[in-house]
Amino acid sequence: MSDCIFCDIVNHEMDSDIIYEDDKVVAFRDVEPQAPVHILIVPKKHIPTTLDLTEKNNELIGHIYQVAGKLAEEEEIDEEGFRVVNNCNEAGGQTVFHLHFHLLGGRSLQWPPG
Ligand code: IU
Repeated sequence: MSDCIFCDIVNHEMDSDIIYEDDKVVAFRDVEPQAPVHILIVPKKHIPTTLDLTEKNNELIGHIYQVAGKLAEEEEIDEEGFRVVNNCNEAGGQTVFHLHFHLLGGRSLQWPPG
């Protein structure tokens, strides 16, 4: 176990409902789902926030969005529509400081978000 819960999930040291994994990312169902489909897509590498990304991570971010689209298709929320969200720092709603992207769908999502 480490001091980062998402590192523990990535390393299979913490129970989670993992639905996708490759060499760069892990995707698992959020424990407190805010929509019928609520999946977190998490890079295996520990990057605390969006502000820590560099040009070296460009391929990773593109990959994350491709995985989001693939999972949206698998979860059958692609045609009705879905949202990919990254929260950054406290006012942005970030509570876990290991970069992650929420894939939300299965209901009509409101705008602007709260
Ligand atoms: P946030 O963007 O940092 O607020 O998102 C963190 C999410 O991680 C949030 O939706 C939690 O419900 C979710 N989560 C989880 O799925 N499993 C955990 O063990 C923990 C948080 I801690």
